[in-house]
Amino acid sequence: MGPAHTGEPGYRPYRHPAAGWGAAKSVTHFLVRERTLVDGPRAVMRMNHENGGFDCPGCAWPDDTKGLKLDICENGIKHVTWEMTAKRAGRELFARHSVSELFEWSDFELEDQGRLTEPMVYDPDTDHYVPISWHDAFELVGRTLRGLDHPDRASFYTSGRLGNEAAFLYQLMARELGTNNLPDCSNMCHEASGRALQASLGTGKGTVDLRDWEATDALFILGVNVASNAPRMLTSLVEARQRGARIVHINPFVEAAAGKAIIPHDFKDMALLDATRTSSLNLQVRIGGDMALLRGMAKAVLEQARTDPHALDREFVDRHTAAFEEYRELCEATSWEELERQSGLGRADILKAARIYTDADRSIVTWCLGVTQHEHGVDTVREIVNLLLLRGNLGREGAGPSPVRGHSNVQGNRTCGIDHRPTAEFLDRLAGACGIEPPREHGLDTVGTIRAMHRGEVKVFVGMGGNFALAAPDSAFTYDALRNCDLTVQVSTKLNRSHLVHGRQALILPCLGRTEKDHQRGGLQSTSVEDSMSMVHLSVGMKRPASRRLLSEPAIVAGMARAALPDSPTPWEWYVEDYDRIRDTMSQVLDGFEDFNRRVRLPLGFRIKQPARELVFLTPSGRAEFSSAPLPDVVPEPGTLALGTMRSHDQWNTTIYSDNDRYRGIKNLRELVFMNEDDMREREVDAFDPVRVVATAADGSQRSLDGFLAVPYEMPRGCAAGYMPEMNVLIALCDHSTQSDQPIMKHVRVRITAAV
Ligand SMILES: Nc1nc2c(c(=O)[nH]1)N[C@H]1C(S)=C(S)[C@@H](COP(=O)(O)OP(=O)(O)OC[C@H]3O[C@@H](n4cnc5c(=O)[nH]c(N)nc54)[C@H](O)[C@@H]3O)O[C@H]1N2
Ligand SMILES: Nc1nc2c(c(=O)[nH]1)N[C@H]1C(S)=C(S)[C@@H](COP(=O)(O)OP(=O)(O)OC[C@H]3O[C@@H](n4cnc5c(=O)[nH]c(N)nc54)[C@H](O)[C@@H]3O)O[C@H]1N2
Ligand SMILES: [Mo]
Repeated sequence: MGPAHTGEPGYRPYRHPAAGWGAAKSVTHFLVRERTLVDGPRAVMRMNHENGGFDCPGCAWPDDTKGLKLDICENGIKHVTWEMTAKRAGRELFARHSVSELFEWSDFELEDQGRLTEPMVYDPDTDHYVPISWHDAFELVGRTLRGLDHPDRASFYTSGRLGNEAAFLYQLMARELGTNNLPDCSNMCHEASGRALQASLGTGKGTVDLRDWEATDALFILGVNVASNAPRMLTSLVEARQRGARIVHINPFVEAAAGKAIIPHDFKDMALLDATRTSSLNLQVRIGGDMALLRGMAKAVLEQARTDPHALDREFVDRHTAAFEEYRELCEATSWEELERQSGLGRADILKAARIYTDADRSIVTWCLGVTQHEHGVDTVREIVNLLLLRGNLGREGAGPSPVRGHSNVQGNRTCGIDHRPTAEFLDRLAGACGIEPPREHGLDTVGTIRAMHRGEVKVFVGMGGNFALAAPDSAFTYDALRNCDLTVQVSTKLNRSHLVHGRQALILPCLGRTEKDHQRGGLQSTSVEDSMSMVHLSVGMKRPASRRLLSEPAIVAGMARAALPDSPTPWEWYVEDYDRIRDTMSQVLDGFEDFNRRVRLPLGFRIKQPARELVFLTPSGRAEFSSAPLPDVVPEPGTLALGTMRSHDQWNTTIYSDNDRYRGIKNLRELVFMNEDDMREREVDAFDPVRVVATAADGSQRSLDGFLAVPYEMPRGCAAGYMPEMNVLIALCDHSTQSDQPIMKHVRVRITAAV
């Protein structure tokens, strides 16, 4: 899926600090390739400013609280330049190449054509995309939606790039049409975190912000590749260590951030090669072993509490929590032997982590996909909360749960109503403020939508950003599902696989990117976004749009909505003239958005109030709830391995920048499987030998990949790993968590053998 390369695949361990010169070099290379050497650096200087700049579309890590003027990182810069590229994918490209031809191109080549410039419609007679006017494109969408026998025959996907205002309009359109079919990338990402935190604390988000990160004594980092996927967190890690805080990395891999790092934008430290050690302890859990480790830590806390009254915060537990006794008994009843077996760690190591935890006054636990994309993701996140509750690590400075969200506005999308399981309260307020009668039954999520398209029950698919065909599991099945639609509509900035795996009719609707100026009748518009820590602030583009024929995402939603709902009472056109008007309506519907237009213009925006942070728990008991879930068996059966799919350093989800993975020492190779050396030896596989990977799904069906190269890597036995989206073909649609409905992307049951 990556670019064609000429070099030999290679592996050389990376021994330098994360960020620093390697990052600087990679950025320069990238600016040259995208022909943005002048514009790129100018844009970067305007990114993540406390006032007036645009929000980095790279990740959801919050901006520096001190209003720092250069809170940037290598991957953020790459991501912005990728959007600002001087290349264009105009009508000539589509005239020259049929869809079948384009389908043969690599995913890198597709996106490398540059920015899309005008709406295109699929012409089945010639198998080409041809230009269409915006008016006719909207009419096609409207006509098709109006022709459905039930609104649930359509499904409206969102990727987490969408700004809050567009997200609000988008869900309003879906619900006014009469469906809650609002799948989103969260369904593959942090759904488990939302559900777990909701159940434990009565709020589906983390409770800490960056100030807490600056005050904490101990950080526990589970299942996130910080240096690649949330690089600006490196700043917090370096500062925490310099302050004397302890940092524990829990990951089957020892990722780059678990070694040394340089603050991504600290040019002085870069010049002096002054790196800070960013780890106190690395625990290489087995894949899926986090829950056992967390429970082991809790067991150790309880054991210590027998002689040390400070180990357990009994007062907090008594005042604020429910079901503690049951949890205590469960911890006591679970043997160390079982905890060691399931976590893949020795008791001594678990005790070390527990000691760091009990020595710290204030602890933060942070996590990402290594925790969520599992069958028992919800239980594991709840176990994180259990552990925090034991020592009252909640509702006070420097302490609490802190999920690292993925897409830059994925959390904001959920806040603004992109949710296939909306609460009755939200729907009531939406009905009241917008004068519509929203449907009450829950809608379809990502997996549900794929199934329904496959069965022919969903006939219209609208993708608001993203690359659904490639991001979703079970590629072959998902392709068939999309091809079974009457109409697929993709709102995008660049050409991608989802345009080529399309329904009988298909539209590509090109939109403005976040870096670009959005002029409407009411003047230059801004959109708001919410970061991982519930901070909402404005983002204003600064660049001339890539083409005069692009529309903003709110305008595209409004265009589709008006065409589908000609008599709609919603003032779609009026909203788009001035986004303040959308925000005024949002302030009536969304909790915590009172006085939205004023507060979002404050220098750092505002923080959505978080009841759990104030020790107000909107749970059935009115308290924080301990959970007592049984420990799952995650040890692979003999002969099988647990395979995790993940990102390389040089990719953004389905966007692949290069075939290198610098911090893991990989060059010119994506079709690989990382394996433990002993597991390789057992299979008579040598380094860089081609292998066959066969996955067995819960329903017994098998999927396979051939010719991927085995790379020996320091990781626990029984574990294997490779890159998404190449490995999505291995993940059966039926292998989704019963707790979160998330596809199980981090624990695929595989057999690996030497290729014959
Ligand atoms: N540059 C860049 N930034 C990004 C993205 C990108 O693609 N590129 N994607 C964005 C998105 S949408 C998201 S959701 C985030 C994703 O951020 P990450 O969660 O870092 O994403 P992955 O690459 O899937 O890496 C998963 C990490 O979990 C570890 N892991 C795997 N299995 C387990 C396990 O069972 N237990 C534990 N403890 N660890 C495990 C892997 O070794 C790896 O370090 O990043 C966001 N930011
Ligand atoms: N096996 C496996 N699969 C996974 C994962 C995994 O860890 N393993 N991770 C999952 C996760 S966490 C996620 S979030 C999903 C990601 O799934 P998606 O969000 O669907 O995919 P992306 O690759 O982020 O989408 C890239 C496309 O978005 C479009 N785009 C970029 N910027 C904009 C914009 O400003 N507006 C609009 N409208 N479009 C834009 C471009 O056309 C680009 O091609 O993948 C999931 N899939
Ligand atoms: Mo994500």
